[in-house]
Amino acid sequence: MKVTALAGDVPAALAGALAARGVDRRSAEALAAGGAPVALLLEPLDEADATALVRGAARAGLDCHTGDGWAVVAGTLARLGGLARADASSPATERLSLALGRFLQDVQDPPLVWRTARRAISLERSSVVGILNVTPDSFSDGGRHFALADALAGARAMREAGAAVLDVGGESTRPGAARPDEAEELRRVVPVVRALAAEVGLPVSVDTRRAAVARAALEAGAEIVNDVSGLTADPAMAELVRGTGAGVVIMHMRGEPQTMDAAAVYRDVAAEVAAELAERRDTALAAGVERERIVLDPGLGFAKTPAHNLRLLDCLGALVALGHPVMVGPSRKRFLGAVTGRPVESRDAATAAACVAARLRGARLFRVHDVAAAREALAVADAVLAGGDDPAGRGAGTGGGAGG
Ligand code: PMM
Repeated sequence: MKVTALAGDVPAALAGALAARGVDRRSAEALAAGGAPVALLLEPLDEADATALVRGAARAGLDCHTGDGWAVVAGTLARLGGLARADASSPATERLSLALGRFLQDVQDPPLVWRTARRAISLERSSVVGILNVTPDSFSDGGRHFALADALAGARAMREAGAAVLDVGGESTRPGAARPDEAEELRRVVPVVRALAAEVGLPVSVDTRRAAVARAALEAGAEIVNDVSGLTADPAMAELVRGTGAGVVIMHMRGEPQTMDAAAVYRDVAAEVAAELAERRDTALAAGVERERIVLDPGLGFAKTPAHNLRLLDCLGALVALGHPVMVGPSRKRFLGAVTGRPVESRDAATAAACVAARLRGARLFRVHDVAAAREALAVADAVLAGGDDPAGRGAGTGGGAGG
């Protein structure tokens, strides 16, 4: 007898092995999806919950570790489904079924479109979001007209390079950066948004924490709000997003950009970021924002050390499991300098590599300065994940011969 390991964390590997041995494709895929490994942390738990969980997990064939007020359950999705469907013989079992049922719904049905105020953006393949910062330090000291012409030229170049979205920001959120007042932020952002929306044809997002700036940008043609405070900085933001039907990026941060470095203290960064993002997402849903408009972002570099950013990239699955498309913004950030030793102006290869790492862990949207480099790297990641079935329909398999 020969023992051959399949690529255990890739459903396509199990489906392929079954299909090659005569199992029909549909059943093979269903079996493979059920075989995907999961590990869930449940907390807080009371005595009754913990007892119900330990019993149910043993019956369902899941591993279960418990401690003071918490439990970790591990096994396959199919077995977890069995635990979620357990008969409600006690209120504790019912609570458990409800919580697991919600998790399973989110994780098994990942959205592949992002609805904005003006369209639905397909996320079948990786989508690159081009960064257009209209801050004085990114656009040299010329007047407004120069800045506008520069922004338009930059945006057209990003469109040619394959950007799916343009993200316009008028506030530098680097650690310790001074904040422009609202009038200044409006002056920087609105004319650029208006010109891009009219002349470039790509969806425009506005990177702001102020509802008044977001409103003016949406009126000028933007269709997405990218809020690094995760809708917490301005109490009017969630209602604005709901009322306009804008797409929204809820990013994770702690504190303010000016003070956030002091808040970079975690015991378990991925679980804590996922839990805090889930809370902000729930607040948005409670305010009436529709689920399919929401994208989540771990906020690389925002109240995180280089080690936190790297761990978050590796554990991005914790965010993906929340059931929303995930965006990452590693572009040229300090943690890439820490890994490569490169200064900020030569971190685009490192950025593309970080995008690929995030793609392999389930991210769908990538906010970068160098669109072409990220696009090319992500085209390869997409093709690998599609296993030869090119989602862009470009026919990755047309090349032949030793070099193809
Ligand atoms: N990073 C910056 C600004 N805005 N928005 C999202 N959604 N995600 C990010 O990671 C993010 C962001 C800071 O980077 P920059 O100064 O290079 O724009």
